Amino acid sequence: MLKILQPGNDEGSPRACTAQRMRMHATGKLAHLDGRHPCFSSTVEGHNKAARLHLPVSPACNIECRFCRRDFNSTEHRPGVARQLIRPEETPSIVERALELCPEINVVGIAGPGDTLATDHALRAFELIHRSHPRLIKCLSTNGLRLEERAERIAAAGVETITVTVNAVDPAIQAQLCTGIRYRGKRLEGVEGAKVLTGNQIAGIRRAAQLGLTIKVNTVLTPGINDAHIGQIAAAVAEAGATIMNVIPLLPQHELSHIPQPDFVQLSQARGEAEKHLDIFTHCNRCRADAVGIPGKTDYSMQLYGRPIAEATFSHG
Ligand code: CLF
Ligand code: SF4
Repeated sequence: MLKILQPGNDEGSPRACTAQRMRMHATGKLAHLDGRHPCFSSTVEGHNKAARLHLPVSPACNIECRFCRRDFNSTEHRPGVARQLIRPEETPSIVERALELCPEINVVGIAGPGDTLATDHALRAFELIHRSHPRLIKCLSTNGLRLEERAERIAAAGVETITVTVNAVDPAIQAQLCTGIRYRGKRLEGVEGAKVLTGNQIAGIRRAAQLGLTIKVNTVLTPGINDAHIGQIAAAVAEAGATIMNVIPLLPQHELSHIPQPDFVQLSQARGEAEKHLDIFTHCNRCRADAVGIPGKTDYSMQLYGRPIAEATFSHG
């Protein structure tokens, strides 16, 4: 068992203590998940108890984030990376094996390596797991482009918690973070694509909230692009029905490799703006798409997925 502590994880730091104080106004909407879900617990203690299993089933994406670089390897610790893709049909037996390795697993999450709703692989996997392991919490992470149209099927598959990555609610800002989207058979670039994406994200959050799902919003804090926009994002997603927000510092790479990673002060200010509107989550571990264990504490992914890396035969979108 490998112990890991990653830079995105604030637990025990002054910044986490500040965040704990800031969460004094917690809405109580997360009480049913406290201690059961590492990313939806309103206390650091809850985060430290619950383990999650990520299933890397989603092969492709339908948008082009300028900071995204998906890859297959066993060394990098960041979203968008997995050792291999697995097929939805394999997932119930993988869940069984993961529970033998790590009985603390409460949550089965799908967070890539592509977008979970760009194909139906993630939903097929959740439908199978909901039948084989109904008591595990199912958690889906998406860019939100197709969330509204798929919300009913997501809820019917037993998904309880959703993360939507919303990096802007102003299309002019979103267009600086995302080159284009593919939607209903067309490629839409720049502000035209950003308008569809931002509109669909808010509509999807609203529909998922109406269906009783608990929603977290992840926002990649990108200095010079959306750092003065965090409060507006938080207000808009809270109004639509999101409960908690996770402001993540940019990992400078791909087309945004020239932008410096936000520092402590920038991150604290952004979280302070977000906290005016909804709860905040401060101990994100920026997990791989095949992470297994308690975030930042235990990692069983090599034991579970450590077989040779399959050749990638799909498009990265
Ligand atoms: Fe996984 Fe994400 Fe569900 Fe958590 S991770 S799909 S909500 S079970 Fe959590 Fe990891 Fe941060 Fe994601 S610490 S990267 S926020
Ligand atoms: Fe990458 Fe996710 Fe953006 Fe798709 S939505 S381009 S997988 S960061």
